[in-house]
Amino acid sequence: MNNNKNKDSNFIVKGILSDAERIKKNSNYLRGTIQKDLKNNITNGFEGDNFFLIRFHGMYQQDDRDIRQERIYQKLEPRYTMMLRCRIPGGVITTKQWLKIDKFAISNTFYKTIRLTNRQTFQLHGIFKNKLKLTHKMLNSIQLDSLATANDVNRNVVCSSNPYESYLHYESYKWAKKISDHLLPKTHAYSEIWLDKKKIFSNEKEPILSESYLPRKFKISIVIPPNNDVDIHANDISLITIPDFINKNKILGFNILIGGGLSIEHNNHSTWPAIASEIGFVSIKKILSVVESIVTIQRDWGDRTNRKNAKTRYTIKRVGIDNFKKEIESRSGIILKKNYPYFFLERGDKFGWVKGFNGLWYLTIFVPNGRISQYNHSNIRLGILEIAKAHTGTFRITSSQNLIISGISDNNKKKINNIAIKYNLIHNTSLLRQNSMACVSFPTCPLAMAEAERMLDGFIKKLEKIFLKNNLIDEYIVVRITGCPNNCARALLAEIGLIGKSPGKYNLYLGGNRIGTRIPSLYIENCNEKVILEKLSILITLWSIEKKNKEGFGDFVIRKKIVKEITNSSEEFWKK
Ligand code: SRM
Ligand code: SF4
Repeated sequence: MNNNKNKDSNFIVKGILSDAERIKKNSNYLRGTIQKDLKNNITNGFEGDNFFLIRFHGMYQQDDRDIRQERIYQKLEPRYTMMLRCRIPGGVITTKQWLKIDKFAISNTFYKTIRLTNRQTFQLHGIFKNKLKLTHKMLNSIQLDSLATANDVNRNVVCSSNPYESYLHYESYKWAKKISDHLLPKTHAYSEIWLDKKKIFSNEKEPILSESYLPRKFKISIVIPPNNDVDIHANDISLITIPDFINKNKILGFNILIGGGLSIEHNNHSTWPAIASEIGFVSIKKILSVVESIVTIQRDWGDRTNRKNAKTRYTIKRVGIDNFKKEIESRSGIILKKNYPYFFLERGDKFGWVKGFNGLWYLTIFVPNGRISQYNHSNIRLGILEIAKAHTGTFRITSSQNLIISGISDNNKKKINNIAIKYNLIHNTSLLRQNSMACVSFPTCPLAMAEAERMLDGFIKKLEKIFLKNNLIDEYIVVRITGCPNNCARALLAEIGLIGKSPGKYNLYLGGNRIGTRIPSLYIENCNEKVILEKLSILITLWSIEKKNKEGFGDFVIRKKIVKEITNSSEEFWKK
């Protein structure tokens, strides 16, 4: 493989590099002066470039926005704490690890929560600077870390958590781990700074990522059709698992899609969300080379002058998908074959008990907003804790912020079921709520423009009333609320998507489909919850009367031309 091909090609963006590029390049492989900063007790925050660099180590500096104004008024420093995001490719974690994380979250973090994310990992919010090393050492003691879960690297690799296809899941999950390991930064900075390991500078190199790392964040997913439970189109690379024709429990290879992504900026027409493009099939043995080539092309051709247009979808738009594909083949030395047919029937998690092909049992638990807290919904935390003590197997965090208790033997099923019933963990919510999602937003997210996680429950309750009125109790709509246009809750793949604009105000998008393969369109702009619910009530009533068979709400609003259908988002997304 030649990963340096075309380095001087016309496709490299020329111009003044963004400041982030200076920080990365001068960071001495992500060290910066973090170690020195850790000794500074005068502030609870990090200084200058370190604020940006700690993200490569999986942490974000935040302050509590609910009390920000009050602290300014009192002339106090904002109450800085860190959010830490762990790395768990495919979301699989042992119950032993869980018990340790729960204990740590309750005794050492300000908010006393574990937050399951929609990329199959967890975040701890509210870690004071002087507890950071303790946190990393705790993770290390249970073979976990937070390296490369943020910033300009490949993030946590997600993988279908679908328990039905137990053998295929195991195979796909193995590849999620392999890909994650292959693309990890090679710098020793993480272990030196956080684990007090000896300094090793000799021969330090980043052969895949380079000393300037990637131009922007990079995301990979592996999916097992027919359930698009990972939301493939939010990813720079998506791999569609194609089973072997003879032994259906083994993987033949993957169809490859590139250039998905959802973040936009309000009214900035140079940004747009994108459905990923299919570029071909590759057999399982060659997948690492192809993935590595895609990453290095994006490394070399991605726009390092403008972070708003730095992701793979913008590179593809600029150079053309055919040139991108040619370069993959040239760097990897592998000719991509024609895609194998596949289809999606559904998205999201299936709650309750199922038996896998491996004969073991799986219990999927609904966790509202993925938030496991000592305070709110504490029965969920206590229930999960008791299950973790009774079950020696694993948990799987899903891409919809839920939890699967996996691999339960016939003998242990009754015991786990009794605990789940005791804590009301089964059948505890409506289909509508199960298919809804919100991002974290206030109070911890510095980029939040409007409420999301704290708004979802009340909003769904009001929608449930509209559903009840229209006899739609067995129905659902994929509803997502995201606190700003960065789109962490993937609202731009929802049937109903709310995107925060300012406190209490949202843009309402309609017309994504249930399987997550269509971008919705703007329906109304800058409205409060009351107006949004009034509009939705009219449309939902219309849908209940006029929908054809099992027609989803998103398909209905497109068929009735209530919003336009988006087929080519880079051209059509902003058109009125
Ligand atoms: Fe996100 C930034 C939370 C999934 C697009 N995201 C953030 C930050 C770190 C805010 C910040 O930069 O300071 C948020 C932390 C809030 C907090 O207090 O915890 C945040 N993002 C999340 C999570 C926790 C949302 C959730 O409720 O689950 C998800 C963590 C995933 C993980 O474990 O890695 C999360 N973020 C996503 C997704 C969905 C996905 O990946 O499937 C997206 C859209 C898909 C995409 O990338 O196109 C997403 N987050 C962003 C962006 C926009 C990036 C861009 O392309 O422009 C930002 C802002 C940025 O990077 O500059 C962002
Ligand atoms: Fe924060 Fe915006 Fe992401 Fe929500 S969508 S977590 S508000 S960055």
